[in-house]
Amino acid sequence: MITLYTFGPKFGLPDPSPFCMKAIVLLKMGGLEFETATADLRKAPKGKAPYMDDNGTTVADSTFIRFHLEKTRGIDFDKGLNEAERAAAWAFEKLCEDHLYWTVVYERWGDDKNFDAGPRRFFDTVPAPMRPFVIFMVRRQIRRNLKGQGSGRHSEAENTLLATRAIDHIAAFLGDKPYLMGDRPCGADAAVFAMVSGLLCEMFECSTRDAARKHQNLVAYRDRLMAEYFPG
Ligand SMILES: N[C@@H](CCC(=O)N[C@@H](CS)C(=O)NCC(=O)O)C(=O)O
Repeated sequence: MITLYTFGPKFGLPDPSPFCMKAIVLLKMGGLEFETATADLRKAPKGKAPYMDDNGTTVADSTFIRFHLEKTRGIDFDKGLNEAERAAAWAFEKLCEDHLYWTVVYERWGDDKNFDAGPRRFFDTVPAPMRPFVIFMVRRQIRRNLKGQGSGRHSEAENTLLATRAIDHIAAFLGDKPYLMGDRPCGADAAVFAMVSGLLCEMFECSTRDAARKHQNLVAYRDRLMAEYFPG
């Protein structure tokens, strides 16, 4: 039995984490049976979600979950793509995960209004007397992470500029294709769809949402894949 540890549906999304959503979509793309359970980050092998238990084997990180499924189930998520297409798909996936993701973190955890609308809810289960302290510590750590990654050193306008360029390029590359690489979904669709869904989340007022909304094809892509992988 496969158990995938995630955060669970929040903010009108199947999961607030694009990495958890990606892992869910990969399992569904692979036609695999699985259950989800709430992640306990203190027990997570890398201190992050998602992580997965596959009949006693623990795998942490959405990309290593993909590799594990490919290896153990003989799945090729990029079946039908040539080497250059596989490279392009990989580059778009990592553009979302290692670049765009950080602007989303910057906008949602840094901006007080967005923080109150969303991430603050993650702490609702922390006992009330400790909650402000825990929130202060976690937000401070996230600001440090953003500094270390680099986005935290840019102004808001600079981050918006970078993120908008990434979003415009994803939209241009997608064009009027149903999936990122053509008529069939590939591995990168799990990550790009998860990121685009997060960007378009209505709860947050931010530049990345505005940039994504301008592209009708991204909205249609989100709607199409949402209906396919999360019907109802
Ligand atoms: N590279 C990891 C990234 C996972 C990740 O960053 N997860 C975030 C949620 S979006 C997390 O668990 N953060 C908790 C923390 O850093 O304390 C993957 O692909 O799974």
